[in-house]
Amino acid sequence: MSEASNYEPPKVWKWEEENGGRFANINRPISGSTHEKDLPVGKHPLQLYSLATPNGVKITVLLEELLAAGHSGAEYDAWLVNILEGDQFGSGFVGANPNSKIPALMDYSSGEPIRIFESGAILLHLAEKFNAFLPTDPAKRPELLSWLFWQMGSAPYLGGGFGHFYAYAPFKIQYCIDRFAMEVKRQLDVLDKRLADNRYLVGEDYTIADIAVWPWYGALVQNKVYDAAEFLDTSSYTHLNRWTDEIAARPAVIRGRKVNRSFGPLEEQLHERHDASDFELRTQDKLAPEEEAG
Ligand SMILES: N[C@@H](CCC(=O)N[C@@H](CS)C(=O)NCC(=O)O)C(=O)O
Repeated sequence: MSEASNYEPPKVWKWEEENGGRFANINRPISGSTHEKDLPVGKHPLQLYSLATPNGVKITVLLEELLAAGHSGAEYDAWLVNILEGDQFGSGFVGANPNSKIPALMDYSSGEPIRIFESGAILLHLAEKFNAFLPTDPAKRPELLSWLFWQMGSAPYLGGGFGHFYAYAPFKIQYCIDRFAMEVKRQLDVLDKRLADNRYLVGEDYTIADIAVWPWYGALVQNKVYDAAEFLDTSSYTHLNRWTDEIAARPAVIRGRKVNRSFGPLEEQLHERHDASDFELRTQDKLAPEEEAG
């Protein structure tokens, strides 16, 4: 075990504005808005404010899946929220999500605007609205809810725990990396065992449980987050790899991953989505080069 720190917590914790970690400039111990800024509203009933992190990708994949399945009411505008620039603390965004985290959805389809925050709640809202990507056998509903809530409870150990200390902390702390690597390996084993006997998490049907889990655990297996696939030996989870590859090949998933992506390879980025044709002419291609560079 590497050397222990001699840090003694004070009686009362105090906020030191700069702790050196990645995201230190956006983390604050208080909630609420920091500046006045209205949210833009486009022409469709569904307005999404997001970024293509795993939590954001869940929603754009579901919306693209709904459209591919013929639910034209799922047409949406997707607006980019740059969380590194503090867009999540604008007054309009805080009105859509008092927790200041992407994704947030405004649903104007029934007249009165409805706000929905928390990716799991948004997935359930949309699946129930269109009665799609839920198990065909209603008796499987508890299994769907179990995997959906499993994801919501488990992914913070992967992202906020393992990912933070392995990839983002300003220095490596073996205790933290060991603790969260152990938990994430256990979670990978849970998924692998479930997928050994089931094509998808809830059984034969592809549901919002897969759509919730894939952007996190599929990305880990494909080495698209934290550069940790080798460290966690993710290739040994063969059933999880089979499921990951199968979902990754779905056209709606390929499209959904691109929406609100402003990082990574250029050909995988579509900063905003307002129409299906935006996938052909990507939003950022319409920008002048100076704007793109800024
Ligand atoms: N439990 C939330 C988590 C959302 C979340 O953590 N979003 C991150 C990006 S993945 C975010 O907006 N972070 C900005 C911040 O913490 O200020 C959900 O599933 O919607």
